[in-house]
Amino acid sequence: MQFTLYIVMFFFLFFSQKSSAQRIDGSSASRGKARILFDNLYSTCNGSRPSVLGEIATTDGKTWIVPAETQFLVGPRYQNFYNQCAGITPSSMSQVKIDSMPYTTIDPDGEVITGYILCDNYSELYINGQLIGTDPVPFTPFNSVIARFKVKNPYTIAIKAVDWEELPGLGSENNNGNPYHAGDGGLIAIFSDGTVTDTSWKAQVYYISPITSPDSVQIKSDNTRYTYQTPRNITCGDSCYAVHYPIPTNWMNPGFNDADWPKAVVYAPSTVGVNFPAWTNFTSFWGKNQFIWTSNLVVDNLVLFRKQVDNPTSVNEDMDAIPSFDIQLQDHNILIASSSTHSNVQLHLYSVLGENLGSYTIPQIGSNAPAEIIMNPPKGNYLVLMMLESQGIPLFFKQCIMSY
Ligand SMILES: [Ca+2]
Ligand SMILES: [Ca+2]
Ligand SMILES: [Ca+2]
Repeated sequence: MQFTLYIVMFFFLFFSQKSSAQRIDGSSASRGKARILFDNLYSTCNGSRPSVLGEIATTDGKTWIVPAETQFLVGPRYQNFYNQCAGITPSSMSQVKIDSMPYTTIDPDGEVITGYILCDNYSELYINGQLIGTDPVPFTPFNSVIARFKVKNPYTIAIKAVDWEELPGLGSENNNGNPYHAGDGGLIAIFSDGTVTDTSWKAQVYYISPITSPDSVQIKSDNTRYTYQTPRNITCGDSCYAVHYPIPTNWMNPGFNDADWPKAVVYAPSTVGVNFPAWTNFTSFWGKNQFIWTSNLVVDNLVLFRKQVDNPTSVNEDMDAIPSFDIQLQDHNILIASSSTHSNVQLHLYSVLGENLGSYTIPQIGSNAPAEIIMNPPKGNYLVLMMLESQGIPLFFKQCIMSY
């Protein structure tokens, strides 16, 4: 009887030990709050949540920095797109002066690319393994940033994204007096070469918290580290668990093989929750683009993203071959992009009956200078034919419906 009891106790101790040691998928599990290393990495902005940094040990002899080890204290900064802590609060795209912003040269014979990034909460960007920028605001208020770099196609984008936390190790933030509210993440990026966040990106999570048990995390066939847990308020409080995965040292390099990382999962802006001016002042700029993250927007707190950009022919080469045009309608504005340079271009709008609804002169249009025409038509729905011509030679036609 006593022997049986010893056996039972042995298995109990063995397995309870295992639950906080290294696990079968190479992860380590921790329980409870981490030791605080920094109360607040960023204390100079009024009204921001404290960006706590902690350290937690697991019984496999490893220690983990939570929510993430970053280059925040030492790395170069992004340019600000919208950052109220820095007093940079543009109300529209026309107030964002890209041309005066410096860029990092990776390839001297490359093309300058501008990236616009908004991350809930912290991001850092690597291009071909080189750190380009770190987020100036680790936690809140929500800000957006600009990264510029000169690179040759193809190239590799790698982004470390962190959903920050106030209780280190517990993935939670104070919400209406509840300190155990689990916050959520999200990343959206638009690059001037047409690259946007979508399911062609790879995403893998390295820190999951808070969870009721380390066994909440299941590994799917595509290597998704899947946690079936969506409520923001779980009741384990200070006893909640976290799961940590070691980060490959070369994860940001072009040569890193991300074939076994899952595809990024897209989320609508309304799911991420974007009711702040870094988003709302620029809704037509962000357009229909989507946020990306992993399979769980709430408990996945440290996410690595990769995207191989491989445009078969660059815009510049395309331009010499066949000129291409694009006409888009945004609210009362008509945006006209061209891969080649033209001067003295006319835009004519015709009704389905061939009636001229208006003509506009565009002095100059080029690959880096799209033209914008502002209209003020009476209310109604119009089916129109748009024609671009230069000196009587038709360049492009497009039919579309305009509703006002
Ligand atoms: Ca931020
Ligand atoms: Ca979270
Ligand atoms: Ca967050």
